[in-house]
Amino acid sequence: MSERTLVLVKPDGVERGLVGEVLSRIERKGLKLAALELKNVDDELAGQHYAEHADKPFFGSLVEFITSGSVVAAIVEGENAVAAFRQIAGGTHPVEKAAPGSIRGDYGLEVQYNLVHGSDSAESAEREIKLWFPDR
Ligand code: RTP
Ligand code: MG
Repeated sequence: MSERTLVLVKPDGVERGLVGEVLSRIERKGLKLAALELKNVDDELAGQHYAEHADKPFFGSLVEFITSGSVVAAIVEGENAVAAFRQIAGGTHPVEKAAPGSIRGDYGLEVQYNLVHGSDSAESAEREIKLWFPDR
């Protein structure tokens, strides 16, 4: 079923000039870009976006990192878009979990600097899209 997912190119990906590479992989997979914006993230948006991790020991550094530079936010659409993007992103840890050939597996070394975010379910996607693109 066609669905939407929220994709972020995190500050490390933007800083390293990997926005085009990420968008290109999304398009080559057959997914569609339905919205695209370069954003600076404040503490409030970061806290809402990562609310599920509020009690984790890495929450503070996660919020600090996501607010440290520009982020590219996209609504990505297509069949199984949530799972499809998580497949091309690779597992959370770029070395221990992500396979070569995935974005994280090809470009990342450390869990915090794992380049991209993708919603983990269709429900999360709709919640996150409301935060990042309130009029979509
Ligand atoms: P994301 O939400 O960014 O798409 O990543 P994910 O689903 O693969 O991973 P999740 O468990 O939701 O974690 C969110 C982000 O927190 C950072 N993290 N750091 N220091 C640590 O042990 C740790 N664990 C997770 C990662 O940047 C991860 O993407
Ligand atoms: Mg997640």
